[in-house]
Amino acid sequence: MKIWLFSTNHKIIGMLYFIFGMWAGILGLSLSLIIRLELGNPGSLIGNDQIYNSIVTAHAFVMIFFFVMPVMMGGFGNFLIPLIMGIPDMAFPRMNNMSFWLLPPSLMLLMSSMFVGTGTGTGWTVYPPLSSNLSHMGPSVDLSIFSLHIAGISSIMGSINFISTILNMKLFKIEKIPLFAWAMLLTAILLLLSLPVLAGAITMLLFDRNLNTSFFDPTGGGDPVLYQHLFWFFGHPEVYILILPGFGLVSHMISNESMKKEVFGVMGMIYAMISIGLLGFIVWAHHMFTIGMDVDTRAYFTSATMIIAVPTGIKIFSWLASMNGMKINLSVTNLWLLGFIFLFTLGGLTGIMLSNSSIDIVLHDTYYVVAHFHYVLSMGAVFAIFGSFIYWYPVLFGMFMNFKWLKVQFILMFIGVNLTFFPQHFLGLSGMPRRYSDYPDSYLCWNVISSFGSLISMLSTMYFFFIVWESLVSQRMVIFIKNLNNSIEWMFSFPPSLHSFYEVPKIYKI
Ligand code: HAS
Ligand code: CU
Repeated sequence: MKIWLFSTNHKIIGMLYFIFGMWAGILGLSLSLIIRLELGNPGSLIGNDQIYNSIVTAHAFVMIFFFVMPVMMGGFGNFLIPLIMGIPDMAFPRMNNMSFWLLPPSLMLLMSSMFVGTGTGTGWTVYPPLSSNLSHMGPSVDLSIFSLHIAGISSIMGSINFISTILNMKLFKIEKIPLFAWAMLLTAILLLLSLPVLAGAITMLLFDRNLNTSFFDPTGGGDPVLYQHLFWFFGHPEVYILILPGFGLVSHMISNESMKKEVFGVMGMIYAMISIGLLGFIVWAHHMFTIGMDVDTRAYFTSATMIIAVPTGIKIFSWLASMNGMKINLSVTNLWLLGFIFLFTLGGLTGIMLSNSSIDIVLHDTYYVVAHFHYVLSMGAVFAIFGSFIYWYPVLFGMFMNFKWLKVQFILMFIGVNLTFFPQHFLGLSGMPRRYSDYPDSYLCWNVISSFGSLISMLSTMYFFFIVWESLVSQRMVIFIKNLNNSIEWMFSFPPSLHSFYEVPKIYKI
């Protein structure tokens, strides 16, 4: 008991994050299935639009803050960064414990916001005036705000920890550390710079709601558009926070799966990630083209956003170049990698479409946007998570899963998510708005297909849990890895003991 509650060990804390993230993932999946059930037939199923919107909001929050971020940063980051970088532990192990243990109460607050009052039916953006006390009286929105505060504190402490660990404890010059460590470093910097802005915005909202300030209330001299600026100054970097660790994981897996020493163009990859991080801070208003911007501002935010296709393209083509010439073996990891590259690119291209302000005026708040971000998230971030979990499973647990079953599971998932989200492009293009629980009959067909797809994804996820369970009870221990891996996390016992290095190793030049 003590070892789990009070642990300061990066592997234990990483494992706690995995367990928490997995649980939250199931929660988020369940919420999404309620959404798809509601939209799978015309007319009303839940019978209450406020509840429907609260479910949509909770789905987004749970998936972003309690599934993708904890698993990527908390799980893979904690477990792998010290191992891969050859260091004993994180720089601040006790703060690491606190980062984790702030998450369960935060999730608890989010959940309670669904059960008291009317629920937070604002969407994850929590825009006023909808989120002000005129439209959302009662404690729900306040609880959601507190939840975000606490999750934010957890993430800020986590990012301080990663930045300190990577910068101060690295054994090599910064350009020689693994791409995965670079990805985590940049993600942590993005978090550290953007989260306080969100914290400020939601605190101002809290004051507007409870202490009679009027930051966002025009009747008191405030401006709701200010909230949108503050939110998206956090919100856009946040979407890169969700994908950058995935980029790092993918780079790492590709270099090994393609049997090469390193990814094609390592320096290019580093510069690409740095530029994505920097550019991520100066494009936020592409989420707000409909507020009534002047033409110059629109031109600026459109062009700045489009520039991001360049470094992202560099990453995509470098991954492809790394795979070029390899003997294509359709290992499970390779399937997830190829799936990731293909589907993330598709999602990126629809993002470029949306960055055109004139097109976005039409498509904003339609299902086209929903399709865009699920391609980069459900098939970008989540594919990276699935692929990595499977790839590093022997390191994490010292056992093997059934590869044949995993291939079937991949194919099911691939079909499921594409059936769910591809039709949403068509729905968006023909004008179906997001965040509504009902629609005209002309949208029925694609919605039914989309809901059917979500059932396949659910089956695939359940199958995955079965495969993990089967491997754990079967006790198929790893005794020998056939292809020699050139990354050091594979050079310990399986799983590695709690303390892999007792002190920072010294590097000798031969
Ligand atoms: Fe996005 C909305 C634009 C990447 C997530 N995005 C969202 C939302 C989320 C999200 C969650 O400009 C909804 C938020 C909400 O609740 O309202 N996004 C982009 C662009 C990129 C992009 C340009 N998004 C992401 C990633 C995410 C993510 C990564 C999370 C993981 N996104 C938008 C815009 C909106 C938006 C608008 C607002 C829409 C609205 O109205 O609300 C880029 O980073 C994507 C770059 C990647 C590629 C693919 C690889 C590049 C290659 C190079 C060649 C390509 C070229 C482009 C030269 C581009 C292969 C050619 C162009 C063609 C069309 C063929
Ligand atoms: Cu954005």
